[in-house]
Amino acid sequence: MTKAADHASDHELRLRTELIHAIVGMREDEAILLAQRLIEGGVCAAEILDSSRRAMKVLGQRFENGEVFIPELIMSGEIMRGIAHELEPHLEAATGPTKRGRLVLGTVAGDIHDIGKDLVGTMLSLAGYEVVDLGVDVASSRFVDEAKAAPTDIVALSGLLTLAFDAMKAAVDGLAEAGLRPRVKVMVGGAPVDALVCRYVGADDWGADAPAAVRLADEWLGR
Ligand code: B1M
Repeated sequence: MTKAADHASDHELRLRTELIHAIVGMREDEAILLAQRLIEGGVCAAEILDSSRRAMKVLGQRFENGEVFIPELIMSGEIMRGIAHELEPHLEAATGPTKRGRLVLGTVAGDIHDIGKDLVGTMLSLAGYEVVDLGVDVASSRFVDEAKAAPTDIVALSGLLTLAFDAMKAAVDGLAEAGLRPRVKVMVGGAPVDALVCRYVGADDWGADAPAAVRLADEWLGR
């Protein structure tokens, strides 16, 4: 069951706030338990994910301020992965076995952040797309090679670092040089990505979260 955030009960809001505190406080078991309780309470996976991302944002800001360090970021990544694992069975799956299109996905060169990328891949797979996940730190030429290897509808580029923007641009340019554009659509995403970044790298559009990536694919492929 899906509930709009503005109709959330006090109980749900309290649990979501506790979840944010548990992640920021690095209390893994408590965070997983809270995510489970929210799922059991009928809160939709996308909203639980949204609360978790807020917590990761707080940690990112603390990292910038020198209040937490790499080990904490690694730990928070593990917690986030644990929560994503709990949520996966509850993400909306498409009905029917038909593949709806082929997507090549990866985190661009120089960037190893993969938690968000993996969530995007999971949701696209659940929505019925064939997802070829190239992993992290993917050279632009690999996106091009994979898009050439079999008829590909979409190349999906993830990046969390500002230095990822140029790597995204290189991948889009590479696809154009290989004559694959505009037939192969390109979507970009990741915490720092917005409309401006999308325009800079030359992608067709960008997604703020995993459900947005699915919406874009559905729109482009007319589903
Ligand atoms: Co890093 N890191 N990190 N980090 N890290 C950030 C990104 C940072 C913003 C933190 C900060 O300083 N505020 C900062 C980047 C600053 C910048 O570039 N301007 C940063 C930095 C600096 C670094 C290092 C350079 C630190 C260092 O070594 N000194 C280093 C870089 C390594 C590298 O990549 N070369 C580094 C390393 C790491 C860890 C390995 C420790 C760990 C990653 C673990 C992993 O991924 N396996 C880590 C983490 C955990 C973070 C933060 C705290 C959290 C990222 C995360 O997992 N979020 C992050 C702070 C932040 O995000 N604000 C930070 C949760 C995830 C679910 O959200 O990834 O945004 P997100 O994905 C969302 C959407 O963005 C969207 O959907 C997802 C699901 O809803 N989305 C797409 C993602 N991809 C999409 C693609 C699409 C569409 C939507 O279409 C294709």
